[in-house]
Amino acid sequence: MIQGARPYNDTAAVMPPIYQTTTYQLPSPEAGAAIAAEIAPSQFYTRYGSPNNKQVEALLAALEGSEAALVLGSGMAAVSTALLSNLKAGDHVVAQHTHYTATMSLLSDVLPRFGIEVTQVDQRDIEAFARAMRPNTKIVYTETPTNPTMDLTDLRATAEIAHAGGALAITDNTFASAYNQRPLALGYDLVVHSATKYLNGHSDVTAGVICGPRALIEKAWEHMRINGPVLHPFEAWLLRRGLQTYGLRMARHNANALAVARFLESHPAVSRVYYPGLESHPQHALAKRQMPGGFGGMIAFEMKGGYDAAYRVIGRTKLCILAVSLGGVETLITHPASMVHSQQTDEQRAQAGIAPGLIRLSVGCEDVEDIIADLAQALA
Ligand code: LCS
Repeated sequence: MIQGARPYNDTAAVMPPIYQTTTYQLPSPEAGAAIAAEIAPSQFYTRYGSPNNKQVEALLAALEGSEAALVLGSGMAAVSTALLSNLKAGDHVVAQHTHYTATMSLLSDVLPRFGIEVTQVDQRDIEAFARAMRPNTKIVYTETPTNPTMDLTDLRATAEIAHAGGALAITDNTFASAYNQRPLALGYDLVVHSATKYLNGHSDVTAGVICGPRALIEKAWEHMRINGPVLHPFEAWLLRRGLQTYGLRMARHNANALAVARFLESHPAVSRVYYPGLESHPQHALAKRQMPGGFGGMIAFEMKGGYDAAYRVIGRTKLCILAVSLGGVETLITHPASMVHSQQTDEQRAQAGIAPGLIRLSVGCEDVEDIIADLAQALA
């Protein structure tokens, strides 16, 4: 993903300047009025857009193979904007049992307060998606692999179910990332990402993106203009810089994670490893079909000793940093039940398959021998 800096950069600078401004001098009263009426103007007012945002949107659209893209101030801004810009009171959404924790809260607490019903189904069960469809279903919303249990949702099949019912198919592609999985090519209408993760890749930017056809991106933009979850120019600039090494990083994440997953699977203290690239993953065949680029950098594993054993391991690693989030060049280790998914009830966690002894790894780009050595000493 290394491309020239020319779009929306009319300076000679190879690295585009940062447009650290909230507003732009208008060329004339008439031209100003015309710009004010545009959708997503690049030089009018920074909540409406900026050259830095346009630069990175062009790259992200190319990456997902979409006509257009919109960057926003966080992954959750992307998730909520993609959903809310296509819903109204009385509509129905079909989603999964397992989603990122804040998405779970949006689906189970926020949408129902605005008169939108949500049915959550087992993401591994295609028939369950089909059964949940109603005449007023407007969106089928998926996330694959799931955070943190690494279940897969069949993207082609769920897109077909959505379209047969006249609904939009929207997916969160954060975990697999565009390098590995291209949902639009499998029939999806919109793809969202937490660009905080692999797209930026350096754990120093909070950002989100929605990719899809221009008409839907314009609707999302209008929602963003009103609700205001804007990505600031410096963050957009950093995200663009992070993307320049995207392909290099993703190839390394994929290779490192597969090696770490194989190591964990062979370790006597580990009862189960959840990684779609392992032959032992129950949906490995689907993973090979819909993740042609690789299986990503995320692994979950369960300790034979349950919660206590998991807590000992996460307290002992040195190279693997105890932290939430994922997708950066450094390896992060976390305990989903008490950290990322602490907002859910015990029942919701059980339904999502988040066991007390489950550990999640975001495998980074370090030398893989160093990651494995660190895990080996922590597991010993
Ligand atoms: N979607 C997925 C799949 C995520 O994992 C996250 C954040 C988001 C959306 C939200 O993105 P944000 O607004 O934070 O940019 N996931 C996190 C996690 O697993 N640990 O900390 C954050």
